[in-house]
Amino acid sequence: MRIDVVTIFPGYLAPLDEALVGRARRAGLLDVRVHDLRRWASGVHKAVDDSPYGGGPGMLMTAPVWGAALDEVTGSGVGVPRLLVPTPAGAPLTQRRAAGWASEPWLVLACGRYEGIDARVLSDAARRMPVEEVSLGDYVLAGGEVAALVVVEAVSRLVPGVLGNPASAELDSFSDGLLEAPAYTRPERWRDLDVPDVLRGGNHAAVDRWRRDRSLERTAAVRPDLLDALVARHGAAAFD
Ligand code: 6GU
Repeated sequence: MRIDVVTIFPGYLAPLDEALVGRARRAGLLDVRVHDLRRWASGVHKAVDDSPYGGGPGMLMTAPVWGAALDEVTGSGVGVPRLLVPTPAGAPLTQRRAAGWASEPWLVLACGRYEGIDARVLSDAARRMPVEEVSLGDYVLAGGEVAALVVVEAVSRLVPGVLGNPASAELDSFSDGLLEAPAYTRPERWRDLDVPDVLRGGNHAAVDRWRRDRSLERTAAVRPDLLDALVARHGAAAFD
C-alpha cells in the first residue's frame, strides 16, 4: 500500500520511521512518502496562506498551492488515490473507517494548518477522486499532522503482514464494539497484587467468560455510549 502525506512540517512525520510503521516500510509492505507543501509555493516568501474572504481570525491555506501539490502527487502513480483530509470538521475516525482504508491501494493525506484549506481545493479534487474529511474527536489540534500519524498507524496495522500476529487485530477494543478486558503477564504476584486466579486455571471457557464480563464492566463505566450502540444493533443478543 502507498501513502503520501503533504504537509508544511515534514519533520512532524518523523515517527513514521519508527516501530510498527517503520518496520513495515523497510519490509516493503508500506510505501510512505512525505512531501513538503512549500515545494509548490512560489515567490520569494513561498507563502502558503492568506486571509479569509468574509473576514474572521487567522489565515487559510491557498487553493493554487494545494492544487499544484495535489495535481502532482495524485498524478504520480497508478490509478487515483483516496484523498483524506484531517480536520476537526470531518467525520469521526473509527475502526470501521480505518479497516475500509486498509484495503485501498493508495491514500493521500493533506495536512492543513492555520484555519484550514480553501474549500475549493476539496471540491476540485472530488471531481477526480474520492475525498473524505476525517476528525480524531471533539477537540482542536494546531494542524492535521498528528491526525495523519494516527490515521497512518491505525490503517497500517490492518494491512496484511504488518502485524506479527493478525489475531491481535481481531481481539482489539472496538472490533466487537466493547473495550478490552485488563491483561496480565509474569510475575504472578507483584507488590502484593495477584494475577486473577481464573487466568491461571487453564479453563478457556471460564477465561473467555471472565474477559467478556470485565469488558462489559469497563465499557459500562467509561463508554456507556458503546453499550447503547451494541444494544441498538443486536438487542439483548449482544450479551450472549
Ligand atoms: Cl483531524 N485536525 C485538527 N486540526 N484538529 C483536530 C482534528 C484534526 N481532530 C480533532 N481535532
